[in-house]
Amino acid sequence: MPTNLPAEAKRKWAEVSAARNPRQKLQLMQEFLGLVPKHKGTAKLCAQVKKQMAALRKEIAEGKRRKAGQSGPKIFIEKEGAAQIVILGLTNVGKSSLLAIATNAKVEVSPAPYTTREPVPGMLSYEDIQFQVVEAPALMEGAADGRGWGLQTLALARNADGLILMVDLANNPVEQLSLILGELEKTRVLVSKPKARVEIERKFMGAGLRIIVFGKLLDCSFKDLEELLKSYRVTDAVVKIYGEATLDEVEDAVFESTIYKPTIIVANKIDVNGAEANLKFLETYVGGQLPIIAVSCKTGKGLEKIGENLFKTLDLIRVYTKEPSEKSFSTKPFLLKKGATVYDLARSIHSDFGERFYYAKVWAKRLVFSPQKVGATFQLEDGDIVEIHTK
Ligand SMILES: Nc1nc2c(ncn2[C@@H]2O[C@H](COP(=O)(O)OP(=O)(O)OP(=O)(O)O)[C@@H](O)[C@H]2O)c(=O)[nH]1
Ligand SMILES: [Mg+2]
Repeated sequence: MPTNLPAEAKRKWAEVSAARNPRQKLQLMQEFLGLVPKHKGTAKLCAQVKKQMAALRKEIAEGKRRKAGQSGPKIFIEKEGAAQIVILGLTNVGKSSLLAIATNAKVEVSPAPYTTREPVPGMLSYEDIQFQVVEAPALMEGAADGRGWGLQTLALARNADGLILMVDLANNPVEQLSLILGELEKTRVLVSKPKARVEIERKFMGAGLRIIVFGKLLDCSFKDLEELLKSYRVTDAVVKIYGEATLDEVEDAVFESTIYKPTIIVANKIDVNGAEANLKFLETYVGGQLPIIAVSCKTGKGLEKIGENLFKTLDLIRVYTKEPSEKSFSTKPFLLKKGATVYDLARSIHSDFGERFYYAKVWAKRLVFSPQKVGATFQLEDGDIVEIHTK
């Protein structure tokens, strides 16, 4: 449904995007809402902006508390390790139990509902890397409308690199899952890869607008797209469009509203009576759209599969580097996204390595001659060993 915003509202949103101070941003968002005509096409947008405003109010309140030396509940957890994964689930599904058994975290496990009231992090090992898993306070119906700790929990999820949706096989897992998915949808977090992805990288003033379409525009021309972006004052940016995108989806990206999070489902308490039947029911419902890992935090069954599934879903690869002067390679891998090139690796080692890059040597089983001398565009895979030579 198109929003058809008036020009002044679009201009106001440009001011919102540019604002860095939370108070000022909040004020501008309020003004923006005043300029948006209320109809069906704008309902979702208004709800989304209101949610962003609620999160900003919390941020401001937290900042005040910190300044006053008072400690309140933490909202965000500083990221550590290969990726930050937030566990979402209803109360008593075993979120704390998972942290207790699979990570180093000290948590309280209890049959009493709503035991965990603020996010708790722990590190989960997978081969030679570690994921930070964060237990979020339990979700309940209406979380996205502010019930319970809903807004904090969903804000944590939005900020994460990936999600674990945890359900309890002692109860109806389909009901639990649809509740979680419903709350996520209301806050416009997607758990399946969207057909299209729009990235807007804002640049300094005067840089100009560059649009790169890797896929296809479905319902508009290049010119329509350019006009839409300009009407939102997106004039200095690199806009990349992957997959098949509609004009609505590009507009969504301007509001940074819809985002995709790599997600797995962990179905806990496989040890209880009736769990197998519930698991089948869940598998039929999900229909292969998301990986489901059946576990028991009581017996430890299935837990070893979590790390591997996270790694796969996050589309990560590990690359090991080697100094030209040394015989052995680093045991600590660089983590890159699948599809990354030698150039991406060089850039992630050092910001000026990209420019100074000369050539690289790659050791890999898939190569006929290993090591092989390669250029900057060589695509890396999990487990590759790379020696970079600079000019
Ligand atoms: N049978 C069985 N019980 C489990 C399992 N995992 C957790 N439990 C029990 O389920 C109850 C709730 O566990 P918690 O880990 O505290 O659940 P939570 O999701 O963290 O709950 P809140 O923080 O209160 O929302 C406890 O009594 C656990 O002992 C399991 O795999 N099997
Ligand atoms: Mg808990």
